[in-house]
Amino acid sequence: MKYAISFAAALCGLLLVSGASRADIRIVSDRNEGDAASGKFKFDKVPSPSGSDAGCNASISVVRGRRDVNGRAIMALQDGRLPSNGDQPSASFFFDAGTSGGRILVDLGKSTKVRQVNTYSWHGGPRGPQVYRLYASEGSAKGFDAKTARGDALEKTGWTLIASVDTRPKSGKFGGQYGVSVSDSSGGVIGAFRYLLFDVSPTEKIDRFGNTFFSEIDVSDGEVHKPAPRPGIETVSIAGKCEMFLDYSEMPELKGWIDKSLKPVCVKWYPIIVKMLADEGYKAPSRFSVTFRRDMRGVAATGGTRIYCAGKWFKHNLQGEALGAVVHEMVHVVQQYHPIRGRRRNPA
Ligand SMILES: [Ca+2]
Repeated sequence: MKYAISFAAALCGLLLVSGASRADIRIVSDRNEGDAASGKFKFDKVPSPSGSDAGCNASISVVRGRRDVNGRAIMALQDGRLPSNGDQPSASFFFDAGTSGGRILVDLGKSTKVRQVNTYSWHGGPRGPQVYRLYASEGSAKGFDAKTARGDALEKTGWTLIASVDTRPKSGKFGGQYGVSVSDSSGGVIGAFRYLLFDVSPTEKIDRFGNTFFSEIDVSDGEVHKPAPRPGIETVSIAGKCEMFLDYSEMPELKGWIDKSLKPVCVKWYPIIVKMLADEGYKAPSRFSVTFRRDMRGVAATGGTRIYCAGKWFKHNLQGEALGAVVHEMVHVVQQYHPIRGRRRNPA
């Protein structure tokens, strides 16, 4: 199968269609700046990210280059959970500082009629735009080996170049929230693929920090998929009013302690903290997350409504300060007092 390639180049929002061919690829990119950029990722020309696309149960991995451990693990790109601001490394996936990008392999598990491939990113500075080449393979050809995804001769080893994306503005600053949608220009199927490969480049090499903050990758086959339960990922209801999203998928050995000790303590104490720190006209967040990360240093930290826990420290302090550390971080989640009617409010 032969694909015509179009280039999104720098023209955000502009719809670009390649010349006549059997499978014309259309690349649409959109950019939100300033207040238009929110945690909802609403774009004029690109669909919002989905947690129920065909990619939600794909096997996704880094096959070349290395991720920055200050970011989220690669599954950040397929779970539909999005950053809430433009500088949230812990909610984004990005390749390591000082490296020239890398490759992300999405294995859909079986040949899938792909209609759209959508990618999302957000950063207030140069790490906002997206620069990548998208390759695909049906994967069933004789002699095909997905391991060639890390090699240099992609187009000689069963991979087809589908699109070259580059959303860097030609002038002005790079910062912003970007959405890119790669589709068939007639609204049909791009192709039947099992594998998609993103060959990602940095947006600039002026300093060490040019690797894009990716938020999500969606692969649409037009169907709604139900994400399979993942070991170590669950949502805990707090008194039917609040939700705690737990992710200990990187630290499965903590499960016993989490079930027996952590969950009951959080369910009991979050409402108490909310009540103790109540302030006029202020509503504490009704959703927050607790994520245990194996390679995090220190003890724990909170950004907005996201609590991050250093998995190894917790493992060694389960009988000590582990529970108290999470309760301490829940206080930070609750203490997000915002100005009311223009008045600056300090934590009560
Ligand atoms: Ca998704």
